[in-house]
Amino acid sequence: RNKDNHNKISKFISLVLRHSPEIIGITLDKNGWTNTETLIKKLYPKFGIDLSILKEIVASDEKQRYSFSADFTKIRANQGHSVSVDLELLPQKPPAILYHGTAQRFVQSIYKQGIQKQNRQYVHLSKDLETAQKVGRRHGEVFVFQIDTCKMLNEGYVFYLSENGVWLTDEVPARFLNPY
Ligand code: HQG
Repeated sequence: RNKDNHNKISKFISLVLRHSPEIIGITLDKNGWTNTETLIKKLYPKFGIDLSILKEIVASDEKQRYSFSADFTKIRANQGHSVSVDLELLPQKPPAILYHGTAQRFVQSIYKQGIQKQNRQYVHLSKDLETAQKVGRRHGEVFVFQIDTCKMLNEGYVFYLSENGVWLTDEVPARFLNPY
C-alpha cells in the first residue's frame, strides 16, 4: 500500500535527517537543513521518489516530522536529532503539566538520575497523556511520568516547542517527577 510505502520512506528520511546523513552521502548545515534536490537524488535509487512524492510524504507524515524551507529548496527534521544542530527554537512557556512516556524497566534509574536525553539533543515531553503512552510503548511495558513544569520554570529550567508540537528540555531532575 501507498501509505505503508510512504511510512517506510519516512522512517529512512528520519534516520538520515536526524542521525546519520553520511549513510547516503549528504550533509546537514548547522541548522539541520539539507538540500532537497540532493536528498531526492540520493534517495532515488532506493525509493524512486521525486519532489511531488517527497512533498506528499512530508505533508502526510503522522507526526509532521519534517519541514521544507519556504521555497522548498531545503528540508530538515523538526526534532529528534542525535547529531548536533541548532533548530533556533525560542524558549516557550509550557502547560503546567507535561508527560513523559517510558518503559517500566527504566523507571528506577529515572528516579535516581532524572530523565536524561540519552542519544538525542533534548529530552522529549508530550502535552497529552495519549501521546506519552504511545512514545513509552515503543520501549516496552509503558510507564508515564507527570512533570511539574511550573516548579521547573520557577527554578530557571527552559523549555522549547518544536515545529511539530513536541516539548523539549535539557533534562528533568527526579524531584520534578510524579507517577501518572
Ligand atoms: C529513557 C519519537 C534510564 C527515556 C517519540 C526513553 C518522541 C532513561 C529512552 C521521540 C533515563 C530514550 C523521543 C535514565 C531517560 N535512566 N532511562 N536516567 N532518562 N531514559 O527514543 O522520549 O517517532 O531517545 O525515558 O515520539 O522515547 O522518532 O526518547 O525511554 O517524540 O518521531 O531513555 O522519538 O518520535 O529513548 O522518544 P528516545 P523518547 P519519532
